[in-house]
Amino acid sequence: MNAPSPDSLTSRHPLLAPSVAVAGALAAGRPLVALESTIVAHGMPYPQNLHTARAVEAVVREHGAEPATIAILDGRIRVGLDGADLERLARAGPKAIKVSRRDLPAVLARGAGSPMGATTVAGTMICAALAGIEVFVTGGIGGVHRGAATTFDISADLQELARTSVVVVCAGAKSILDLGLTLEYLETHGVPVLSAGQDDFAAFYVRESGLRADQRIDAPADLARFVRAKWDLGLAGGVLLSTPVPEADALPRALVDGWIDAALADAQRQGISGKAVTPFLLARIEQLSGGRSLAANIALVKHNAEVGARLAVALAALPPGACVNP
Ligand code: PSU
Ligand code: MN
Repeated sequence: MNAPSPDSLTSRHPLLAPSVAVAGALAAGRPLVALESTIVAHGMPYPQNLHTARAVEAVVREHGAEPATIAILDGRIRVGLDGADLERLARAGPKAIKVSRRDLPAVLARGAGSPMGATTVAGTMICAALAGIEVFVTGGIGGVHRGAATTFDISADLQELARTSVVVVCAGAKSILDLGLTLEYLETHGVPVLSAGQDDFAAFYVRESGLRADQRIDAPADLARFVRAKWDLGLAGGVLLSTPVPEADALPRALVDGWIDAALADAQRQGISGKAVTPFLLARIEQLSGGRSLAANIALVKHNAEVGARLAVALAALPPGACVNP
């Protein structure tokens, strides 16, 4: 690649700091896939988090798109991390601030003296949209927690899906959440929930949730048309695309339910609340499963990366306006 030309991107927003590769892909209209960093810092232990982050980037490249891992380093929104940045983030682990919408100012306000930030689904969607990236791949989204009627614990990821125009590719959500209420919330807020590869919304380690997505659409070109039609209609906001964990890596439902029930009981006993809930549950499930959950987690993120990259390629071939100006 030629000399760095991040000008077009920094002129989008002065706090955006794209890598050379990302700036080049954006300038050329090549497909990009955003990747989050909370999954690296708070979702998996070191060094598996680092290996997984690199492997997921490689899958995106193999399928024809440019990966753009997003994190907040030295008070800038970094879009596309080099090996050293990724290593810094992976080693920081839970010391990095978990950054959702409300936390962005805290990791940007003090410029280079700001603390390191790992962006959640909500945080990454905001940064991806600022950079002009339409597709974002993660493992699982946050949602309505079980018992939300009394705790009010509803992830800010859902509000972000309602307002920010990015496609989020995931393997559904873990049943640490109330998946039925999560889908109700998304329906209320007009967020399309699509599924590729099966009719059901996926349940992370387990393929089927027993709950149907709004639409099953398998082919990347058809998915791209759906997304473009939404945005060409002026309907701002995200699209949630779920795709199940590969069959060979799926875990038995009864086993997963056991870990989740035990993790939820531990969280309650220890009085865990607020933004600590999800990372606590993820780490506890990982311990209780003796590493089996981590293996499935890694496999499903890589699969999501393939689905997301194919969609990004299809969207790049169907520019804005394609659906209103056939
Ligand atoms: N669920 C997972 N793995 C994750 C997360 C959720 O199975 O890594 C992370 C994502 O970054 C997600 C965030 O956006 O947790 C949601 O946190 P909360 O529930 O506090 O909104
Ligand atoms: Mn919460």
